[in-house]
Amino acid sequence: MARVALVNLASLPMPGNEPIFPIGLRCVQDALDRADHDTRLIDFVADPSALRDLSWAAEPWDVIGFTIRNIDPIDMACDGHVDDYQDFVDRVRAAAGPNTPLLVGGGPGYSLFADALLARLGFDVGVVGPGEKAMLDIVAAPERWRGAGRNLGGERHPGFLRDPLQHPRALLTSYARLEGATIGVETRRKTCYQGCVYCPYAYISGDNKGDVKPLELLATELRDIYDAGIRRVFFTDSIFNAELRYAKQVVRMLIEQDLPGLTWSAYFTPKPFDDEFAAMLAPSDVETVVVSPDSLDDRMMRTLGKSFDTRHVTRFLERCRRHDLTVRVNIVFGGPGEDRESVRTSAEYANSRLAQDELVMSVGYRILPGTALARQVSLDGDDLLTPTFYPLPPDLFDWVMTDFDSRFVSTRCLLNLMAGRASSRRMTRLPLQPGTAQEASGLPYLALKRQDAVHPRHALGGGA
Ligand code: B12
Ligand code: SF4
Repeated sequence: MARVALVNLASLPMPGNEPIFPIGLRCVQDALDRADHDTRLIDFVADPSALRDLSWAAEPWDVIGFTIRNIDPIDMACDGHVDDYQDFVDRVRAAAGPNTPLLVGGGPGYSLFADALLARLGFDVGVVGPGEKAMLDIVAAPERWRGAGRNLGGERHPGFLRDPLQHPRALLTSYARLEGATIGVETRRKTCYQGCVYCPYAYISGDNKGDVKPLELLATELRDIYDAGIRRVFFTDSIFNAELRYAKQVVRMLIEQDLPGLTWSAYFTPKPFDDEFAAMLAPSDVETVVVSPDSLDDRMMRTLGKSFDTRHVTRFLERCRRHDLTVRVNIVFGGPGEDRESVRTSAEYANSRLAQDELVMSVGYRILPGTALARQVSLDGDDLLTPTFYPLPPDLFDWVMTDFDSRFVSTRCLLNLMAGRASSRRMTRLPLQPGTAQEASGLPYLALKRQDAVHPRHALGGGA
């Protein structure tokens, strides 16, 4: 039996971070508990004093695992979180004293930048993707991994199909107190079937074999969450209705559970999305049907890698309207090929078909490792750890504000756009490298990077 502390770094107070319930770390803890290890989850929402008083770090742990969920809030106006993670891990290492336990990294954000973070945070070993199986192997023989300095590929966890994930009541209730608290619930472990140019999901999901959670396990998890007083759930699938038949079964199960006041949401796709599904959603108390076409211009949607176009979005909207569903359409300006015309086309679509609260607009594509965008600009790993964005047409913000009806530009949206514009002007423009594919691409520069952390080799005027 090993003694394992699991630290939720995503609950650190950091600018731009709003902690959410740590389901990933809970999955890892549950697997360890079931194998009779002695675990404790350190979470600063549940126990804010653990942030200042690090005496817990000096206990005789064999392993301390850290979860890293977000690298940054993927917002042009926000800084990254990596410095905060580094400071905190350093404090834990100092507090642990001379017999430092084995330090292990994992989580979705960690998985994206595993090699860079392993070195920077000084972990002994890390895990890319699902953490249960790898963590069980690590804690079985911690000394074997001391100073290993490498990342393991996460593997399939059979317990996902077998064991209900029932969270400690105290942890649930401390998150239930936060405004708008939503608990994530996992229905499937499956890589998304689409190939959006900016999306790193395939990277994070690891070797997951496409497991689909049995409905009776899901029902147990939901009832437990409900009994703890939580009334909002988010199904964490990349796309909830990617497999419509299973999505319908989940919605039917939710209706049968009859949990009054429980609302839920998820990321949906406009295709596949039929009338029967739309009709089921209303009585299931779905809060918002969120879709992310990312643009409402067909050329842009194709370029971004979407497998549907505006005809599908229109049909989806009609179905939702017929069944009185609340919808939210997310679009992000500034992808490859965005120009005056594509912004105008998106605006024409939105102005004629969407109501005031149905559109959420943002600007700037955060370039993440392993994605088509990263390949296009030949940046990866270390290069991308500080917030880095795809090049933007200089007048993009003005076009958005001019073309979209004022009903879409709420004060909040306006402030976000202005903050994004101010921030993009302050960012460093990484130069195109002479004679490369990037120089031939017609882009004005390679990428936008927050100024404070530009690697010298990328500073304006620097060579390759
Ligand atoms: C669902 C989801 C959401 C939901 C969450 C709902 C909820 N209440 O939980 C919502 C819509 C709210 C959301 C919001 C945001 N999200 Co989000 N989200 C996801 C998504 C699709 C799934 C995450 C999830 O819960 N998976 C299920 C759990 C069980 O898996 P997991 O956490 O990965 O844990 C496993 C492994 O990582 C590992 N593991 C975890 N911890 C540890 C620890 C150790 C020691 C080890 C060994 C292993 C390990 O084992 C776990 C079990 O197998 C991911 C993409 C993805 N496919 O992963 C993005 C993702 C995590 N989100 C991301 C981001 C950026 C955000 C936002 C900042 C976006 C924004 N600007 O608003 C916010 C921040 C929210 C917050 N406050 O933290 C990024 C994070 C990486 C990055 N780019 O920095 C991701 C990867 C997507 C992306 N575009 O890159 N998100
Ligand atoms: S649909 Fe969503 S999860 Fe799938 S590739 Fe695109 S952005 Fe990623």
